Amino acid sequence: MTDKPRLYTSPSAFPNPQRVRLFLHEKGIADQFDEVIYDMAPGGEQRGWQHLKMNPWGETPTLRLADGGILSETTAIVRYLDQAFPGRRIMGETPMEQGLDAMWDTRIWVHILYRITTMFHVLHRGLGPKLELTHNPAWGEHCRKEALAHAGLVDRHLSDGRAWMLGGDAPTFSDITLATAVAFSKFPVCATPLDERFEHLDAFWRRWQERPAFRAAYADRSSGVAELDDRK
Ligand SMILES: N[C@@H](CCC(=O)N[C@@H](CS)C(=O)NCC(=O)O)C(=O)O
Repeated sequence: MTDKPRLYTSPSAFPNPQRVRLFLHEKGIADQFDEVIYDMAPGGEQRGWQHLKMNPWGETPTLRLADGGILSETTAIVRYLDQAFPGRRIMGETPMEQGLDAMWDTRIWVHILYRITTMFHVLHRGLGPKLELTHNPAWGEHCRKEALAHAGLVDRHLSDGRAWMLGGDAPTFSDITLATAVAFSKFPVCATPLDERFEHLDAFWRRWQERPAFRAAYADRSSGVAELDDRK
């Protein structure tokens, strides 16, 4: 291990750490960090005392800077990195772009990605007591409905021919959250793939797959999504 900042993270199957990883590759700074990848077993290293001292929530992603400073919560980490490192501002250049990116990111995180992860948790039967005790198909179905309804709104937003959420020529952070939501929706237990039924969202997903940053971020082939893990 070097004295680079450390990102405590998880395989690409885990959506929030993956949002940070994709951000690092889009920003072009991934090689400036050491990744510490936990296996994320229920009650695994993320729930051990060493990690809890850094992040009492017992979660990844968590960033430990070279000076010992600690940040967790995905949006907080990427906001810091976007400001602290040179290069393209992934969260928007102008105040208006930053506002719009935050607006879309919040909508996508709250109404789509968080819904899908909740659905995954309450429909799954094998996560165990430290990760999820509740089995609640009715709540899972509610979350599925919400995620699909909001994916429909995002699909309509993309239907004017724009490549990315803000209409620019490169993705911003809300695009990263949306790509991660699409990836996570493809887990079998979710059974709600945001797929070709959403024409513009599906084109967006295929656009991401052409990007070197996206390919690098999913290079571990541990996403659990066949079209990412089995691609040539
Ligand atoms: N609000 C946090 C959520 C982070 C989170 O949910 N992390 C999950 C992986 S996606 C985790 O560490 N789960 C392991 C556990 O709870 O033991 C963020 O935005 O970073």
